[in-house]
Amino acid sequence: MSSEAQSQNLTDGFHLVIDALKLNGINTIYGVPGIPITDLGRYMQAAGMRVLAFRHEQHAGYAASIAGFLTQKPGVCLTVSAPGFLNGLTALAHATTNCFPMILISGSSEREVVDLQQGDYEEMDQLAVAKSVCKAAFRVLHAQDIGIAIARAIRAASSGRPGGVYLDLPAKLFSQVMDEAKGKASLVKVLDPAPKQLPAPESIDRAMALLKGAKKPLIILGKGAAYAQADADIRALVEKSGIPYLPMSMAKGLLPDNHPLSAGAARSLVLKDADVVMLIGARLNWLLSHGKGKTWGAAGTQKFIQVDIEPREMDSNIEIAAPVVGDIGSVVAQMLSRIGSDWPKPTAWAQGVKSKVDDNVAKMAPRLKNNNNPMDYHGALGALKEIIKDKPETILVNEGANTLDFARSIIDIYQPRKRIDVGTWGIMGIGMGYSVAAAVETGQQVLTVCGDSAFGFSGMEIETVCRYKLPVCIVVFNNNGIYRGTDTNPGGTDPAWTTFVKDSHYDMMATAFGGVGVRVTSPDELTRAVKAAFASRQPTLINAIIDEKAGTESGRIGNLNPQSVVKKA
Ligand code: ADP
Ligand code: TZD
Ligand code: MG
Repeated sequence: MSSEAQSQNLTDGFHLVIDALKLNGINTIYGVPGIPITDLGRYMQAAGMRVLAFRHEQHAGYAASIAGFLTQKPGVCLTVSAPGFLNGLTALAHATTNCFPMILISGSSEREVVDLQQGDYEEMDQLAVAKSVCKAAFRVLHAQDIGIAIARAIRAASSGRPGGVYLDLPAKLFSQVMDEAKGKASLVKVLDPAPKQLPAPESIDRAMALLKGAKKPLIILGKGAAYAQADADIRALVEKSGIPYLPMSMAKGLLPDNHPLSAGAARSLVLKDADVVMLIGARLNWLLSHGKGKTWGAAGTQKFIQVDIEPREMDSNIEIAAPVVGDIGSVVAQMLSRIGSDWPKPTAWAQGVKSKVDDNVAKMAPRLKNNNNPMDYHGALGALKEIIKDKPETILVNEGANTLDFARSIIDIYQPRKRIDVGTWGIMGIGMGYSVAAAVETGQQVLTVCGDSAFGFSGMEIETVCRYKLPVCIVVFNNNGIYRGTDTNPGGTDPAWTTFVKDSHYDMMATAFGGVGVRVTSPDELTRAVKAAFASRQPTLINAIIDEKAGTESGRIGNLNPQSVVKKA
């Protein structure tokens, strides 16, 4: 060290990264250690940050992505170079696709060697690879740029339509030193990272005129509405306008699912019969049959209003008669101010929808009370429905095929952002990452309901749940396979490729790491086991034995499977 360096107070890349994150209120990191970021994690812990280590970067990444959704602050995932980076990249793409703010920070190898492709340790041009799946990607070469780079990453992830941002930190950066005072001055506290985007007044006029003239209006709430945290105004908009609403799966609970205006149990009816549909933070993608086809009314008979922060979302699949570009909080507040005592509530239509909902709920009710052994989906989920009704503050994490589709329609959610699931891609593997982040970010009890296949994607993270002693109760719907456990192999002696070892003891995966493991075969046993888990707040895995014949191919989206016309097998 030079004498000049000795006489100064110095800082370095490690500490500048930490100081920049902390200055911006980012105090929780999800990741996996290794070269060149092991010491970064250590120094983060020393600086009082919470650093949650996973067994695989993908799950750390999913945790970061859902932390972003739950808090509106970018969730941060920290990985090593090439393979660790690639493992985290699925989650970064997932965050971008789902419009969640997230930052993937990966260490990388020596630029000079990587760029000449000379075979460095874990060599890869990570920046180039990340670009196609994220909203923005940055690399920092000099310690004095760390502050500005982290500010740019936060702003890119949070503003406008939120998404995933990649930040590449080459190994050499961490040990670069600079004068401490200059280092401090180089940091940037991001002011207003997600500025309001006020809608144009004429776009509100257009939308309100359309809505007011509608005979059979419908509001569809998507996860963008849940993300926006404009809960009270969204509820008031529905109630004051008297318009039935349909929640997309992660918007369930914005209004309680047993709300008289909920059209959740009359989905087919309202999508077909509505004359004006207002989308709030929901895209007309595959989950809404792209706004056309037999799910919807005859072409041209329905008009759409779309509220979204992303202008390019308008007319993405069909014509939008009244595009409203702005942030949901601002838009909904303005709409509310236009609903006075002269507002024509569509009472007859709303009553018609409600009676359909009541019919469907009544039809389903007896099936949910069955105490079959082994359980079917209705019996098991009927039991869990009662659990959530008693403890509506619980966060429900849900993945699988039948396990997902049945749980979505059976388990009512009563509070905003209490249901998190497979999202826009219908991805398997979010289970443990989401569970960890939900518990860490909110302190609430988590109930994770996953198929046995879905659980397998992140199952090793049960150790992470146990290590941090999180109040996570995982219920594995064990039907011996993907969709069903009954398939046989038509062409050989290997098991059918959709099946697993029969009667696997998933419960032992929890006991292996000091958690509680229980095997249950009836809804009554399931109820008792979940109640015990909630009372103790201990990490618990309940192996719930489901009739292997009960499920259907691909749950409720079997229609998306291509069909062979020649069927050679
Ligand atoms: P879902 O799957 O529930 O239908 P999507 O993920 O398809 O929901 O849609 C969410 C939409 O919400 C995205 O188009 C996104 O741009 C939008 N969005 C996210 N946050 C906001 C916000 N604060 N204001 C307005 N729109 C938002
Ligand atoms: N890989 C990834 C990452 N996401 C996916 N969605 C799939 C594969 C395909 N897939 C589904 O769409 S659902 C599913 C897979 C493998 C598992 C369904 O089985 P399960 O649920 O045991 O989780 P059920 O209750 O048996 O239907
Ligand atoms: Mg299964």
